[in-house]
Amino acid sequence: MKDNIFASKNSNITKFAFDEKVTSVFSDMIKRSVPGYENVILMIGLLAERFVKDNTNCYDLGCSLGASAISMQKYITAKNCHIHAIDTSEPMINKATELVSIANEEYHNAKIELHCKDITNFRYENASMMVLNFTLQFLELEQRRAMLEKIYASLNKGGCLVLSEKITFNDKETNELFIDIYHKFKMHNGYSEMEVSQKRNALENVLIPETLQTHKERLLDIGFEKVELWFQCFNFMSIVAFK
Ligand code: GEK
Repeated sequence: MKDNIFASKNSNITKFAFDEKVTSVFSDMIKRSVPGYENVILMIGLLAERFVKDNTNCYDLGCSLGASAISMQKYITAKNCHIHAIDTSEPMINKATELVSIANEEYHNAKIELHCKDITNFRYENASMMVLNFTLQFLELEQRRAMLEKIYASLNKGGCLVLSEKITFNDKETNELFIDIYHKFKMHNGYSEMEVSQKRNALENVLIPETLQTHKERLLDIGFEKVELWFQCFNFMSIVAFK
């Protein structure tokens, strides 16, 4: 279904939420709103093929419809693995259930289990790969370090975290330029100027981006051995961090 949630003029824009309405158009919304999204999903699969080990868990944190979990599942060659896909949004988990049951029929090295839970108080263990694909940006700033510490503690040595985020820049000019190009990208994908502006207002104080430097320094400070930027398109990026 096509995303036209912000297509008509609304003088009372409410806070963006992952509700029924957003869930119904989510696939279209994320592909038209996140540069390189499908590429990132594919690469998560290829990283899973390389780094997921036999008899371990993988976690897709803030899984929405389970795209990252399904990509990991498709490429995992390790045996006896378990993928936990977690999201607080009930509509997302309900819709993901249909997609995941089809994937679970098709791929056999790892089963996906969905959880309608908050990622900040989930119990993680014996993890070889964890994914935060555009999810950390929705946590309160004060919760982020503790979340990443929890991830670090749950990863086995040699395991990795994929962290994809919208980012901001300290340099005002660069920041404005990249936001402007990003808005042009959305308009190229069929969103009107009004849709772009209304969505931006709805996301204000809901999606809080940080700088690439903040992300890298925090991960290194927590103890990750190597933190590499592997994807960037203007104000969107993805990092892989190894324990
Ligand atoms: C993808 N990773 O397609 N606990 C659990 N889930 C949460 C929490 C939380 N505390 N906070 C937000 N979410 C997906 C895309 S979307 C990104 C992720 C976007 C969930 C929220 O309900 C939503 O489904 C997801 O994080 C963020 O690869 O829409 O830009």
